[in-house]
Amino acid sequence: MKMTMRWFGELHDTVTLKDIRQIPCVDGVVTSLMDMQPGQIWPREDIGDMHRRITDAGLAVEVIESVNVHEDIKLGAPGRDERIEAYIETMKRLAAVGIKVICYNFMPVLDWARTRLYYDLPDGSQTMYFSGENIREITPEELAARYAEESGGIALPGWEPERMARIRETIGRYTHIDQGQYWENARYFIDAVIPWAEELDIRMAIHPDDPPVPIFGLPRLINSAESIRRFLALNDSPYHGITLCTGSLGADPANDIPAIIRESAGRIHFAHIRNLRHLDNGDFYESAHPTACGSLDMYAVVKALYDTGFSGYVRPDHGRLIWGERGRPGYGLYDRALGAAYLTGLWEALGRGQGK
Ligand code: DNO
Repeated sequence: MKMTMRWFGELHDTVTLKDIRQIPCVDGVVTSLMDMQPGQIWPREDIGDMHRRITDAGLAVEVIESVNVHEDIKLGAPGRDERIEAYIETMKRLAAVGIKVICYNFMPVLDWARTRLYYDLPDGSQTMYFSGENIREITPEELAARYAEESGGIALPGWEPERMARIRETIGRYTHIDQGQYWENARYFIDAVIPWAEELDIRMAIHPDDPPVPIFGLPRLINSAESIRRFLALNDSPYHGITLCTGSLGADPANDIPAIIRESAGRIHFAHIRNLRHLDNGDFYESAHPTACGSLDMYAVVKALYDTGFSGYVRPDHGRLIWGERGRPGYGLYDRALGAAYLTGLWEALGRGQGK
């Protein structure tokens, strides 16, 4: 297991590389060029700069989260071949600086969604909250406006102003895409990029849909054991894999995450490990990482990774904002650092239990 932290770059993060370097046992960051539009070929110079800054700070950078997939690819629209070529060109440029894993998603139009970014917990910390009822009532524009207001304009991946400007039109383009067609479009993309992933030694790790339920009437792809099985069967290459996100899959209590890990062994290239608390009405909020703080059995999750010989990248995922920290929802420093230390502790204990 290689422990990393997500970092959004100097311009977009309140956390510094120096902060991250001081977290015990974290050797690297997972990052992206936040200003790149889907379909854009990433400039070599920007990739080189990003790489230099991180390695100069004494950290490794071997995982990119995310290289976003253009909507034409997800929709199977006429421009998709050109967009796929651009994607592959970006992969080549990332391979040139030693990138080993690309995390991406195939969620239509939007990336993740919550209904509150800074929900107050009784202990005075703040966290992200998802209400099933609220998401049915609200429009994407209203939700984006709420995010902008609550976050003071922080650029949230998946909710960029460029994306929001065309939101109605983009959602409208999905009206004619049924689930079967959506799977075909995913297959087309996978068949095109996986041979290059093999050639470039980059493991492709799709992120599950977050949350795992349909929102705004849009199709869903990766949200259960069955869908992960179906997805991995699209291509037998070991380079075709997943990002195991416990918070995304775990938002559906029917998902048995340790069982998914055991079944997907060898195809999990990256893991986002966080906990959440299910409420009686079906809502959830993101809790601190330890098992006792939420509804997921974190020991069982880490044990399943350990038992299946997982040697990929891990990061603590969304944390709460604690100790008066202000910042990016889910991505403050302190609670994620506690999460990293906790996960490292679980891993060490599992190893010691085996006499290692
Ligand atoms: C949210 C993240 C997602 C993730 C993308 C991967 O915090 O987990 O935005 O980075 O879905 O492409």
